[in-house]
Amino acid sequence: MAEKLSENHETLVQSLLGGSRRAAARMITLVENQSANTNELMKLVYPHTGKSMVVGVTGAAGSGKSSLITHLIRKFRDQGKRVGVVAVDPSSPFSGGAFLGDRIRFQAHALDDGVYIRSMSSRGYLGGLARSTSDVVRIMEAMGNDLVIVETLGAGQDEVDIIHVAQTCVLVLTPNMGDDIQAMKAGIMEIADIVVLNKADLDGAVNCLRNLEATMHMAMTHKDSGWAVARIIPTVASAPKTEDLQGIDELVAAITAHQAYLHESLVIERIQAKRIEQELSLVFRDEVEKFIFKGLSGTGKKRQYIKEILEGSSDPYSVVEEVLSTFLKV
Ligand SMILES: Nc1nc2c(ncn2[C@@H]2O[C@H](COP(=O)(O)OP(=O)(O)OP(=O)(O)O)[C@@H](O)[C@H]2O)c(=O)[nH]1
Ligand SMILES: [Mg+2]
Repeated sequence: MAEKLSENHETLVQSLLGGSRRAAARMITLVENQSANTNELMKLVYPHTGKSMVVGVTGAAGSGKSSLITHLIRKFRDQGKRVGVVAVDPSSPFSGGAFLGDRIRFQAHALDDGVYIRSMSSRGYLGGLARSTSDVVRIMEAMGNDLVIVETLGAGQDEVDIIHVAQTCVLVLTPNMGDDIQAMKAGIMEIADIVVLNKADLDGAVNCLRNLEATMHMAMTHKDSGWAVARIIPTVASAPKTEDLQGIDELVAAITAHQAYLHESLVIERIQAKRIEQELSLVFRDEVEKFIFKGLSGTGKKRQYIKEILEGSSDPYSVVEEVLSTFLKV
């Protein structure tokens, strides 16, 4: 049974819709901890979402994602857009707040009311990182951000899941990746809409660019869309002198062009539907499990099942089948 929302919660959602950073921080914490009433809160937030541009920036650890994002924030702020950033770090042992490195990199925007940045790590997210990230992006949309950027590490299934919230996916590669490029190629390359070769100032960048372009050509041919990744954008996201930065305007132009393509071709509708399908699946997984464990609690059945599996008279598959058939009458 859903509990009634307290007046506090109603006020919280109102403040969020008004763009309050404090309200956003509070709501994100509630969602991260899967506190009571989270679903009721999200129900109020949800109708105010779905209109923002959502851009994913993915790539190996240290490839320069956060550095690129600080430049993107600046450029989109110059266009008058409000920007939210969710930096997801599944490997970080820290949780909540911002990581030290990100805090330093993003501090240029700390006093800007039109920028809201939040770092997340996987520790302690009861509903799983993918679900929390998905909810946090919705919260940032409801807050009134025109653009929400999601930074994720590009390796493993979880991160591919997370990137489904993004409409435009920017893949960040670097010249010193070596064998990692093979791994990236297999999965993530296929979902990249824009590919960046960051650290183009490093030795070997020119060669790397040439090799990548040959590879990309093959990887992109089986992408089922009217958008072709025509070329890789070389970038320098961090340099002692501002004039040595490179490729930032090109990246902004590519993101803008991809967004325009999505809207003109109506592919955006397919992407929104896909995002909702993933949300349904994440929420179902979570809620069905909670529902079933709640039903079992206090009956001693869970312990009994574990005992049977330990003794070899049953197995997890048969248990789940049996439990589902009683609960869901299938
Ligand atoms: N030489 C060079 N260094 C860069 C460039 N871009 C970023 N760096 C440096 O690379 C390091 C990592 O940059 P980040 O922006 O933190 O990379 P990240 O991908 O966000 O890293 P994680 O979030 O830890 O995965 C920092 O020391 C940056 O200063 C670049 O274009 N050239
Ligand atoms: Mg980072």
